[in-house]
Formats: sequence, structure tokens, C-alpha cells
Amino acid sequence: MRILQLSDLHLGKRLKEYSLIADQRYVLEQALDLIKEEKLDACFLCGDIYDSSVPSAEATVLYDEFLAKLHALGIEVFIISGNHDSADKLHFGKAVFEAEKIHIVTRVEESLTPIPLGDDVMIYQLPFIRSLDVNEAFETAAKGTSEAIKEVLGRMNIDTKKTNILLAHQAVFPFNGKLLVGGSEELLSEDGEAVGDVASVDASLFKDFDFVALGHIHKAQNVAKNARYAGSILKYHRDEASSEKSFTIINAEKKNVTYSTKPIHFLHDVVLMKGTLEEILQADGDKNAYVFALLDDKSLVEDPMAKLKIKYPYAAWVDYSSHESSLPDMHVADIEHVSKEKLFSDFYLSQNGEPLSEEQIKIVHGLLGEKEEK
Ligand SMILES: [Mn+2]
Repeated sequence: MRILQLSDLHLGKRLKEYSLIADQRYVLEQALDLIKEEKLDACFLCGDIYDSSVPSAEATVLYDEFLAKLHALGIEVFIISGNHDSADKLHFGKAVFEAEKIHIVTRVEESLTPIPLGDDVMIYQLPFIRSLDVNEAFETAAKGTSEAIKEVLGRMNIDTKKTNILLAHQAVFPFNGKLLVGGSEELLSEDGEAVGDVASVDASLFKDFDFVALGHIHKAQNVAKNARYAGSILKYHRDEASSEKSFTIINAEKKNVTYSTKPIHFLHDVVLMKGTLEEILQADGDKNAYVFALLDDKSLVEDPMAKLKIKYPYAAWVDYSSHESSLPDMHVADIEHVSKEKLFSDFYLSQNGEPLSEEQIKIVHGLLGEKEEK
């Protein structure tokens, strides 16, 4: 059986001022072509179908179109909800779609029974869960995501003679290893704090599966011999500018699961350009890309975005590299004993990378003095 693994579609996501619907449609068309050309048997959507639990109309239209085209290809489709999806909304039509080979699982209690794919492969679908979902569904007292997942997996009657594949949407950490994040994912701890490893799960939990098709982390990577993140379908953050996006094609046969990749082509790439505005305008950059510009200019440039857009019509964001450096740690008590002039000159130094000139000091001194008098 050969399966296309997609995850983190984030339909409806915007990149700064731009709607990405056309970009997303462009990638999904490539996915459909790939399924046709390679005569694949199935497609996985491993969570974060939508960017929001309240998806836009154009996002639901695109998803509807994509599902209809997958259905027309006659393949089996397996879908789970991610942390960005509304589990209840994505559950819509489940009973009807099931008869049409579109298998949707968004509730943990529905994840225990596998769907056979061919004679040999069994597909299990675990939607994004928090421990409270599991404790509510099974009246357990699991603490943390790892324990909760252990409870769920323990309730699956896995026939280890079959080739077992699991879809999941969690932060799964490699054993003794480091998880590489893309930059656009939101990693949540159990109580909703944005902390990486609290809600994370060790890859060794999934040892009974021949393959785990993962979603949630936007950088494609293997976290175990049997577990892989396909990565998001687009670059959703400037930190992903230098990374590649690809399709993962799973090949499952008689307990032997391998995969290959195919590059994803973009309607508009995401590019990070650094230098002075003049240098960026002189550079031979991709005019068709969403450009994120980090300016090295020491003094403020007038309306840099308008200037950028003349050469790069899809310019998305501009800031100064000096703003990237942060202020030194200071406590309120310390600040109370520091003069306003000193605070301002420290702030200026941190923002601009160089101190105030003699003349500027005089101006600041004059302005602050005036303010005091008033
Ligand atoms: Mn995601």
C-alpha cells in the first residue's frame, strides 16, 4: 500500500496581509497530481486541516473542493483533527463520509478501532488530545499527555502480525534527541502555556506500530525509525524561509514500512532578506516571493515597505535588525534609581547598536528638561 502523508495544511492561514488560499490550492493540486501519477492507494491528513477553529468561508470551500477531488480519485482518505481544528466541526458528516472511504476521527473514543487498508495494513487514527479528553472519555486519571496516550494505546487491540500504522498529532520527541521546530507551530503545555516539552511524548511509546504518521511540528523530520513528521505544506513563518517543504509517500508492505519524498513547489516562496534597504533593492531577489526584510540601516528609512513593494510586490514584513536585540534585564527597583536620560540612552543603544551622539544627547537633555518644567 502506498500512501500520501499530509499534515498541517492550516487552510485559511494568512501571512501578514496576504491570504494564502491560492498558495494552498496550488500545493493541494500538486498532491492530487502526485496521487494520480504514482497511483497511490490512500491519503492521510494528520491534523491542523484548518488554521482556526473558526475557519473562513474560503478555507472551508478549499477543503470541500480537495475532499471531493480525493474522493473522485477513488482512494481511501484518513483524517484526524489537530490542535488548531475544532474537533466537533471537523466531525461534521463523519457517518455519511465513512461509506465513501473518507475516515474522520476527531474524538479519542473513536480511535480504538482500526480501519483495514488492503489485506495487511491496519490504520489507527489518534486525534490531537490533552489528558483531560482521555480522562473524560475513559474515566482514567492520566497525568500529562504521555500517560494519556499510554491509556489510549493500551485500549487498542493491536494485532502485531499485521502492518500497523497510526496517524497522530502531538509533539513527539525523539528518544534522547532534540525536536527541530519550524517556527510557526504553537506548542502547548497541558494547561495551555506555550511551553514545548510539557505536553510532549516520547517516541518509544509507539513501539507497537510499524509507522507513525505525525502532524503538529512544521519541520519535516523523523523522530524515530518508525515515526515521521511530514511537515506543513507551506512555509508559514519567516523562520522557515530557508527550509524545504516536501510530500512524504509511505510505502507499507508486510511489516516493512519505508518512505520517500517529493519536493513541494510554491506559488510564492517565503524569503528572508537581510541588509540595508538599498542593498535589498539592488539584490537579485525573488520578485514573486513573500519577502521578509530585516534592515541593517542605522537610521530609520522613510516608508521602507512602500519602497520594497516597488521591487517586491509581495513584500510582507519589514523591521530593523537592531530591533532584534533585546534590552538588558532590569528590575523595576533598578529603573527607579536611573535617570530618564540614562534610560533613554540605554534604550537607544539597544535599538540602534550605537550610542547617542553628543548632539543627540543635548537634544534629549533639552527635551526632558522641558518636560520636567511643564
Ligand atoms: Mn500545525
